[in-house]
Amino acid sequence: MSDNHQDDKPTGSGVVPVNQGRRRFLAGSAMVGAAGMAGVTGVAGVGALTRSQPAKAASNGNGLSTHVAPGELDEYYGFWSGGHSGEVRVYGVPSMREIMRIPVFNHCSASGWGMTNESKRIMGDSHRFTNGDAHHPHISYTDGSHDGRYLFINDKANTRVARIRLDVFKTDAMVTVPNVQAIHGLRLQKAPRTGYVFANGEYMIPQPNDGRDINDPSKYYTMWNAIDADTMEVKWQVIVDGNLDNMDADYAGKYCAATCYNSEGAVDLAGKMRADRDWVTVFSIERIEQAVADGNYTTIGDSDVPVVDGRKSSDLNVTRYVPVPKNPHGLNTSTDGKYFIAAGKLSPTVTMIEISRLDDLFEGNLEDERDVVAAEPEIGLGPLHTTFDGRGNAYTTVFIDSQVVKWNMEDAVRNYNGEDVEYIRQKLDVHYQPGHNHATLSESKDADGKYLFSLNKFSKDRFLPVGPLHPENDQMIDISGEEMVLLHDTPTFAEPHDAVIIRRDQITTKQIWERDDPYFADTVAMAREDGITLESDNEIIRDGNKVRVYMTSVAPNFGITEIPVKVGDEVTVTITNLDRVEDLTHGFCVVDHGVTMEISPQQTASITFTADKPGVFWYYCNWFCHALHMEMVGRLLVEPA
Ligand code: RUQ
Ligand code: CUA
Ligand code: CA
Repeated sequence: MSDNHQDDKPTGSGVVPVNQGRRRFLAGSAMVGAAGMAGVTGVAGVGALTRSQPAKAASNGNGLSTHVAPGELDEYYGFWSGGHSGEVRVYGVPSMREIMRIPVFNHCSASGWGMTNESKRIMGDSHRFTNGDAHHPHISYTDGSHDGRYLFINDKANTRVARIRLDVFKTDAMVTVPNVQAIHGLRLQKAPRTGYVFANGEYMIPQPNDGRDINDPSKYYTMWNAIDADTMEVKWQVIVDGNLDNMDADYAGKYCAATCYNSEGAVDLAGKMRADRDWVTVFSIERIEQAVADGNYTTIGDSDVPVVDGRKSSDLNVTRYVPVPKNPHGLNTSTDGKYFIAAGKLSPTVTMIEISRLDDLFEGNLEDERDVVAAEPEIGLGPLHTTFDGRGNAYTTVFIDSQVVKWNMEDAVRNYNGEDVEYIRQKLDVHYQPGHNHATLSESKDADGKYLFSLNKFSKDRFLPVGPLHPENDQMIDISGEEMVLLHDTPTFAEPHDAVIIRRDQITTKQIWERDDPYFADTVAMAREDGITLESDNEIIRDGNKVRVYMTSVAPNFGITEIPVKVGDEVTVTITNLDRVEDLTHGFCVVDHGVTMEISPQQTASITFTADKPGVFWYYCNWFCHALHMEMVGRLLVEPA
């Protein structure tokens, strides 16, 4: 037991002492309520305004280090959501060298994501949006272990879910979920394999949302959604009472649980805090599947997705609502598969729901929904998210206290059952205001308890100043020993919400594209209709005012260096990079046209634009590929009409 960090905490910092009694708990609740109010009305909470204690020096630590020598490879891949930047960022862990950015919901000036025909096909209609808000990245599973095939991520801004292929690190599928607004919590089925992607629609809206009931919030509702991970089609939706914030799935493929902070169904801030308790909504996947199979569903508007009624008033028995202290936020499944852990946010507690009691809950064998609660330990002010070390300890971020709190799960249960045992192991200051945290492999049964990241919302004074907008600060902590030790500060741009970290051997990547890759198969098929063999032909086909240009590229040459067109022509340029050399990517950029794309070795990429002004427009390769890269150019010759 080492809670030395909290002993030297300055007084008046709002810290609730460890192992407080019942009375202190109630006082703490009131305080958190007040601090929570302050937080949402513009003050960042006490911790942001006073400098925390300096972290313990890394040299006193457990021996882990961020140092990865030049030329050496990192031990883990870390995938960071890019928040409202809309992308995913890939880091090597522990060096925190940024290795790659994967455009997902954003548009990318380098790769042409959002501009190329291949990316537009994947994005569908939603490619007209240039923004996204990516919060929760999760990697596919087989039997509770990451299988490294796919990463899935939500878009809160435009209600989408995307899939990234981890053999090429490219987004390969995207779906807009119908009849809900703002996909927030997102998790994957963990066993026997990731067949479903589960997604929370956060905001309650009229159904269908076609202008009816705008002024009658009592008619609004939202839904919990299941997407087929293989086809990326929405399989079914479940109507719930209240809203849906974060969620997680169990390790058996049977249950999921989601936090609801707006059981009140309010549309104003005060209303959302009115009830003393909100709830965790528990979903029975089997029972939902059965309801769909039995035809016990409706549809909404012109969507044909089965909609199952999971409200309290429904007799379908597909959901349960477990009351928890007001306005909960994070929901994390412990890696031993035993507990759903809901973080209290406006309560200093987290609620441990014992998954093995859920069968009884659904079968009606329990007197009260609260009978599934195994413990409700007091953690600190503003608990938001929890992660795990695989050794029985949980680590919860507390936003208002600006700390990561290490606590022991079984000791918390014993304490709840009346035994006089301490469950808090350590409180470590972080800088500042943590949201999510994530430890290596901590959302799989292989959690290895080595590195933990605290994804802090405020960096304040930790980096060189850059004006009013600050970066976030993702702090790396060594959790391999008894004590947590702060190792590294990583500035990140707006705004990672969550991360997932897996061993490097769990991912197998391709070095160059294969010619029959489905990523550009549609483009290959369209070329074939024009009688084109992409691997050899350099040809321009005119079809009315549509001009299709097919060319190859071999460093430092484009297969075609003059493209004659007329003003108003719609031009499609399809390029196949014949280079087979690893790392030899070409680009295609038409000056003054907003046209750009990446063509990696053996890839085919295409882009369509209108030649809307007469003149000579050079196009060039914008990926440095050869000593004569500057000379790798051609001319678009646009004749006046
Ligand atoms: S949420 S800071 Cu979008 Cu995961 Cu909790
Ligand atoms: Cu091809 Cu630069
Ligand atoms: Ca509430």
